[in-house]
Amino acid sequence: MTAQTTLAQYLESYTTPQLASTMTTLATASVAISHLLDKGALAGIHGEAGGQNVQGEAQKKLDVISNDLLLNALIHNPNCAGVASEELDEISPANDDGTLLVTFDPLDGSSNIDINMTVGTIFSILPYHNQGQRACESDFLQKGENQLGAGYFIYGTSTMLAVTFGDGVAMFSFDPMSQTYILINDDVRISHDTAEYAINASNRRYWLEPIATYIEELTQGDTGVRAKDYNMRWVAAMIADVHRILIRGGVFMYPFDTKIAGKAGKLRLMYEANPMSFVIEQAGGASTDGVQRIMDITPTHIHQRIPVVLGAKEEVEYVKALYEKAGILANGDKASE
Ligand code: FDP
Repeated sequence: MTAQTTLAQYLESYTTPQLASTMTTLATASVAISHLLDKGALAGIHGEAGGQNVQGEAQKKLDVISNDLLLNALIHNPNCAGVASEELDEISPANDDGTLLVTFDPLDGSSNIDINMTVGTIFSILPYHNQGQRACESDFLQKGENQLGAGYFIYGTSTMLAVTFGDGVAMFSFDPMSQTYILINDDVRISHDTAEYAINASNRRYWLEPIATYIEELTQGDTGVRAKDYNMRWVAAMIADVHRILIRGGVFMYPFDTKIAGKAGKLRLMYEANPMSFVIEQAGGASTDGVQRIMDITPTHIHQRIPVVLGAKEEVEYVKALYEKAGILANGDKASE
């Protein structure tokens, strides 16, 4: 592929017509979202929308608009049998003869909108096996391993797309002149040489011992067991932190913590953890809940939350070894012998 390969050309060469069509629908919606973000306060999109999403979080106006844009576009795509959004309690059945299901987080990092910082759209595409029947929630409860495609559109200083169809990760940059996504890297690889980590350190007192130990070791830098100085970055939008890791290496963590009793983690398995895990693994990295590979976990609910440790393989494995040494699972339960 040359430097001027468009998304349409890439999709034609590397995916099925069904996946290509679904990706094109997602990309078209992303351009509309990107234009709205460009207008910012002038488009009247800042501030709260007034409602709450199913997770009990305040919905921003642009969360709602982005959700509607993506949902309306996808349910009119004949390949799409059903859609699940982080913002909606229920799944939306679409076309009974479709072969694909799509899940999305329409605007990840939405608390960043009002401060003019990076946000993005994360998506995952799963197979649909019950053609001729109306899609229901149980159709979506598939392991991340089953994903046919996943990725994200990031609305930062420029708009970009990172996507995988299970054969590496391709990255595109949106060209405002031609209004198309142009391929900039057809084989994104995560650097093994990590010197950066991302975690919300204000949760320190709620962490389990393995994470507290790991971060303590990293902050000791070249005076500690890691014998190297580390840098910390936290954009507070998973999409931006994961994008940085794809570009220049590192590890991202939103581990289990004891801050809110009964909360299994902060991030959502089907809208954030699975698609990002697919991208990270396809770029040569690893992704676990601290111990278990995320894409091996069968979801029990479309809005299930999960702890996440992802990025450079060596670091993710190092964290896993700390859990194993402590004899606990990612949620603090005792590991069975
Ligand atoms: P947000 O609530 O703004 O949508 O999806 C959850 C998420 O962002 C992640 O994107 C981000 O990594 C995390 O929450 C930020 O959490 P903190 O508020 O703990 O920093």
